[in-house]
Amino acid sequence: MSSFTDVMEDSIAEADEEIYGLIRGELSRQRTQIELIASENFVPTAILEAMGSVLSNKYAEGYPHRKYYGGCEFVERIEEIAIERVKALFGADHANVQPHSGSTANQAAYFSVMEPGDTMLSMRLDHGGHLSHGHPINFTGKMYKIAAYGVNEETETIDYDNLARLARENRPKVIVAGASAYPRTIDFKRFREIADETGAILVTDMAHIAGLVAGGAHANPTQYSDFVTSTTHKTLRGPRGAFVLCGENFAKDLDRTVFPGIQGGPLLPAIAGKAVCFKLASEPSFKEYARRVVKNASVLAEALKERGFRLVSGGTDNHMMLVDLRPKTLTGKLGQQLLHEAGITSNKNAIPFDPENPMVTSGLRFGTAAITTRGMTEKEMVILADAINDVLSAPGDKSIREATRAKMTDLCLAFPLYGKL
Ligand code: DSN
Repeated sequence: MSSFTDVMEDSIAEADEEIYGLIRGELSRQRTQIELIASENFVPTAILEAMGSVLSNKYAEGYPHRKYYGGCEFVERIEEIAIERVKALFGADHANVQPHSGSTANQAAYFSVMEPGDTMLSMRLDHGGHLSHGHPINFTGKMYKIAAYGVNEETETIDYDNLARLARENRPKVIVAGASAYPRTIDFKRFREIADETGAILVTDMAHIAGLVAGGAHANPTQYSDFVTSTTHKTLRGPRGAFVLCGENFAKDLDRTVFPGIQGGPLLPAIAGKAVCFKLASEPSFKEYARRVVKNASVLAEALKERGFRLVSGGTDNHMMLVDLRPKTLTGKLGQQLLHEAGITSNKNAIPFDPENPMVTSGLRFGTAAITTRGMTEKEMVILADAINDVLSAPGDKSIREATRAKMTDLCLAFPLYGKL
């Protein structure tokens, strides 16, 4: 590890022993637990360094060459580079790299083209959508009329015919494509056709699959969408943050909405981290990473099925899968807790038509981005399927969880994270 990062760790230790100890604890947790949360990953140290740099000291409201502060000569160049790289990576005409989060990126796209009271057609949260796609407790549900589409009860995949019918009936201003818990390929061309037929603007939230898109392991929504929003920290393996892409026709609206519309000073350490992330994601090795993420997910899904688990939609095309725990007479909440005790981190997740409430759920969501970054391959996916099966098949047996925990620590130690064990 570079002295740059080590020096900073020493400084935290001196200034605030309590927080230093907790950060060390989190590092140790990441090093010794199996990370299956589908929206998480491990960034390269280059990105950690960018995020922990002196860029934190600078204000730079506005856009490159139109900043409201002096002394922006270095930071505006960083922002320009991030913009150019993300445009090239996804084939976009225009990019804004300032949004702090995925929800803010979505807000920026919506506010660019919608007025309060307009109609949005988006995927139901309990079928795999996201809070910021129109849930009643989110700003979207409060500001807009929401028409929601979901998956077909039998196939558990997006019902495009029903989506088209809902679009014809509701004439939405915006259709949102994209999901947080959908294990299948999304047909962006079909979304475009439905948007064109009904005069809607298509916003695609590709946060989960952005790394797969960048690595050529999932179709790219950019050519089909009016706006593409994304976080940078999921499969794309960048810093915690987000961006929005659009055509030149919406460029001015988008930029004005992000600043001064909804944000003030951009988080420059994150923008530098995004620039590094976009560079790394354009390299040939990232293609191989994306291919292996999908391969690992498919091997893990098949191995779980062979061990008697039911997967929503029968499997996966991307980096994630949703396991229905009802056949095991377990809830998502209990499943998450049992696996956590056994050294495997995952999250409870609603499955389509879930009879349980969102704090309990009937499902678990697993993703393979983080473990693939760590270097795990198909062989380890089978070991993980065995471990998950052992733990979830014997919820009353603490000794199995303890034995699995030891096995998972050993497995992690064989794939060192951030240089040390
Ligand atoms: N919270 C993220 C996820 O876990 O999918 C989505 O924003």
